[in-house]
Amino acid sequence: MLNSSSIPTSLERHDWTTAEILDILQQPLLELVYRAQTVHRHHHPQNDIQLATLLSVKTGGCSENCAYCPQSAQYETTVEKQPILPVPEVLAAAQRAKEAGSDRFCMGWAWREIRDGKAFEDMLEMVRGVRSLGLEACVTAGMLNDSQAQRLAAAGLTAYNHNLDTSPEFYDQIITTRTYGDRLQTLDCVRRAGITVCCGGIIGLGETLSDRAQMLQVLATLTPHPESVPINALVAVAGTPLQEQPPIDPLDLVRMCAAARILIPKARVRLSAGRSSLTREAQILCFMAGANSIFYGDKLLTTGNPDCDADRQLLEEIGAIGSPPESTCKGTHLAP
Ligand code: SAM
Ligand code: DTB
Ligand code: SF4
Repeated sequence: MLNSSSIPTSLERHDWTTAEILDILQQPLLELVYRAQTVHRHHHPQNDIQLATLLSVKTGGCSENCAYCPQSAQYETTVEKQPILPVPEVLAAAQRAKEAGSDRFCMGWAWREIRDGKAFEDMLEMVRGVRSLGLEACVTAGMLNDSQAQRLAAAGLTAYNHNLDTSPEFYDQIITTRTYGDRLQTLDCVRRAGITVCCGGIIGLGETLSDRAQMLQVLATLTPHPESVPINALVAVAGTPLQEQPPIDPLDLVRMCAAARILIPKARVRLSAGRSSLTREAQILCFMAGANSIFYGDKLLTTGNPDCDADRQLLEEIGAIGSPPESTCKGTHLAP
C-alpha cells in the first residue's frame, strides 16, 4: 500500500498503471483525501472553485444509444426533441450566467457528431459571443473532425468536452453506436487544434472498481493531460436502460475526485452530474479531495442541479472565492 508521506506532490506522470490506480482508489479514505489535498494545494490556489453554467442548445432526438442518456431518441423518456436554440437566446443565457457569477459557459448539442452547415455556423457565432462576454466557452457536441476543431479554435473556443464515460472494457455495455477509438480520435482533433480538452466520465453505470481505474488510467496517460476532468455520478433517468441503477455511495465520488486530482494534478476536476443527490458534507469532502469546479444553475442539460441559492450558501460556508453577490443570483433561471 502506498504511503502518502513518501509521495512527491509535484509529480506529473503519464505512465500510470491500472494496478497503481486501483491501489489509490482503495487507500484508506482519510489517507487518500489527505494525499489528494496535498497534491491539490501544490498546484492550485486555495478556496478556488470555478463556477460553470451549462445550457442545452440542442435537446433530445439524438441518434446514439448511450444507456445513461435521456436525450437518446432510442429511449422513451420525458425529454422531447426541441428545436435548436437561436444565437441571441443562447447569448442572453450566457449573459445571465455571467451576472450570476459563472466564469465558464458550457453549451451542449445532443448530436452524434458535428456536421458542417447552418447549425455549425451558429455554434461558431455562439462561441464568439460567449468569449466576447469575457467568459470561457466550452462546447460538447459529439464527434468532430480536424477542420471543425480548427474553426472552433479560431472562434475562440476555450474547451471541448468529450467524455470517455467508462473503461474501454465496459464501454460496449453502455454505447454501441460509436467506439472508444472514435472518442480518442475526437480528443486528438481537439488537442491538435489547440483547444483545451475537457474529458472525464461517469460512475454508477454498473461498472466495477477496476473499470473506474482503467478509465482513469486512459485519462492519466493522455499526453498532455486533459485540462479539465468532469466526474459525473449517474443521474438515473426513467425510460433509459439504466433507470434502475442503484445510487452510488457518495464516498466513491470522493475517491474518484481524489484519484483524478492525484493522477492529473493540474486539471480542473469538475464535480459534475449527480450533485443534487449529495449532501453538503459529501460535496465538501469532494472539494477536500481536489474537486475545484461545479456546474452552477438550476439545470444541467436536461436534469436538475442544486439551485443557485443553495450553491451560493455552500460556497460562502466553505470560504470559496467566486461566490457571487446575492442580488445577481436571485431569479437566475438559466434555462430558456
Ligand atoms: N452528445 C454529446 C456527447 O455525447 O458527447 C454531448 C452531450 S452528452 C449529454 C455529454 C456527457 O454528459 C456524456 O458524455 C456523459 O458523460 C454525460 N451524461 C449524459 N447523461 C448523463 C446522466 N444521465 N448522468 C450522468 N452523466 C450524464
Ligand atoms: C459532463 O461531463 N457533464 C455535463 C457536461 N459534461 C456536458 C453533462 C451532464 C448531463 C447530465 C444529464 C442531463 O442533465 O441531461
Ligand atoms: Fe446523444 Fe450525447 Fe446523449 Fe449519447 S450522451 S445519446 S451522444 S446526447
